[in-house]
Amino acid sequence: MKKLFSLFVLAMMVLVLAACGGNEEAAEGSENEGEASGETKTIRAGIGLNDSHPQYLALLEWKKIVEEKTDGAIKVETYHSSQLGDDRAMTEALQLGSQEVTIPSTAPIANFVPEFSVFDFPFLFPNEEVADKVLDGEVGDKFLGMLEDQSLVGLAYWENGFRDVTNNERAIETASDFEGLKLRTMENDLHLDAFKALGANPTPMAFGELFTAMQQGTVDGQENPIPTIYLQGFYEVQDYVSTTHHIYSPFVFLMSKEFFDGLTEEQQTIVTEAAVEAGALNRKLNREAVAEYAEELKAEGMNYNDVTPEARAEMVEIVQPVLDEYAEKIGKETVQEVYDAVAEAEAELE
Ligand code: TK8
Repeated sequence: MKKLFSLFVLAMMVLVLAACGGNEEAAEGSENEGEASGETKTIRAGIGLNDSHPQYLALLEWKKIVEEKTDGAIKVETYHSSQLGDDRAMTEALQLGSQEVTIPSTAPIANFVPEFSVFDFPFLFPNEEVADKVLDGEVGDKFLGMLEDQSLVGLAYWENGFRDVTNNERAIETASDFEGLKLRTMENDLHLDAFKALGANPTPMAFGELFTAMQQGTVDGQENPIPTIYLQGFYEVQDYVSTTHHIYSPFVFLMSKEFFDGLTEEQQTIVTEAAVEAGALNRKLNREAVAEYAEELKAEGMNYNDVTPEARAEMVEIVQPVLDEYAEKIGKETVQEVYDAVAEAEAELE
C-alpha cells in the first residue's frame, strides 16, 4: 500500500511540473507574451469621414466583433473626422507603428503602391456588383499582397462608392463644363491628370481641409460619392451636384504590418474576418443610402442633374490618353489583368 501511495504522489508531482512547464512555454513561445499575462493590446483606428458616415458605423461594428471575439484581449479606440490626421498621414503612421488601423480610398494608397491607381481609372467598374466580384477575388487579393512591402496589411475592401462632382459654377452636363473649374482632387496624380485633360484646374487637397476650401471659394468644387456629399454637409457650401459617376472608389481596410505580425494566429483570423463582415455592412448601408441622400440634397436646394451615358462616353474618350500613359507606368499586363477580371465578372453576372 505504501509503495502504491508513493507512486501516486510521484505521478501527481510529474503532472503538476509538466503543467507549469507548459504555461511557461506558452508565455515564452507565444508571439505575444502579453496575452499569456493577460495584457490588453490597443488598436487606434482612424478615418477622415465623420461619425454619421457608413464607414464609421461599420468601423464601430468591427470594434464590437473584435473586442467580443478576443474576450477583450484587443481593445479598439475609434477616431473620425480626420482627428488623427488625413489619409496619407494616417497611412504613414501605420508604417511607423504609431497607429494601427486606417481605411483610406485606393487613390491616396497609390502614393505608397503606384499599382493601386488602376482602381481609379475612370469608368473601370460598371456597377457595385462587378466591383465586389473583382475586389473580393484573386485580383483584389493580389493587390492587397503588394501592400506588405510598405509595412501595411490590407484586410478587406470596403466601399467609398461612385464619385460625383459638386461645384458652385454650373451643372456638369458635358465634358466642356469642366473648363476652368477649380476642382479639389484626392492626392493622386491620375486624378489630377484626368481632370486637367477634361479642362479643369485641379488642386490636390487633404479631405479634412476641403469643407473650408469650398466655403472660402479656394476651390469651386470637388468630387465624392453622394453619401459623403450629404453626410459631410457639402450642400451648405455647394450649389450643383452632377452624377458623373466617373470613378467607383474602394476603401482598403489597412493595418500596420508590425502590429498584425505581433498578433496570435487566432487574433489575426479574428481581425481579418471581422473586417470582411463589417465591410459587408459598410457596403449595404452605403448603397441603401444613395437614393435617399440624393433626394435630401435636392431638398436642401442643390441643383441636381444626371449625366447622360453619351456625356460619360465623351469624358472617357478625352481622358483615354491619360489612362494609356498610366497603364505604361503601372504595367500594361497588370492593368489588362484588372480589365479582364472586370469583363469576367460582368459575364458571370449576366
Ligand atoms: C476621407 C477620404 C474621402 C475621399 C476623399 O478620409 O478624400 O475625397 O473620398 O472618403 O478618404
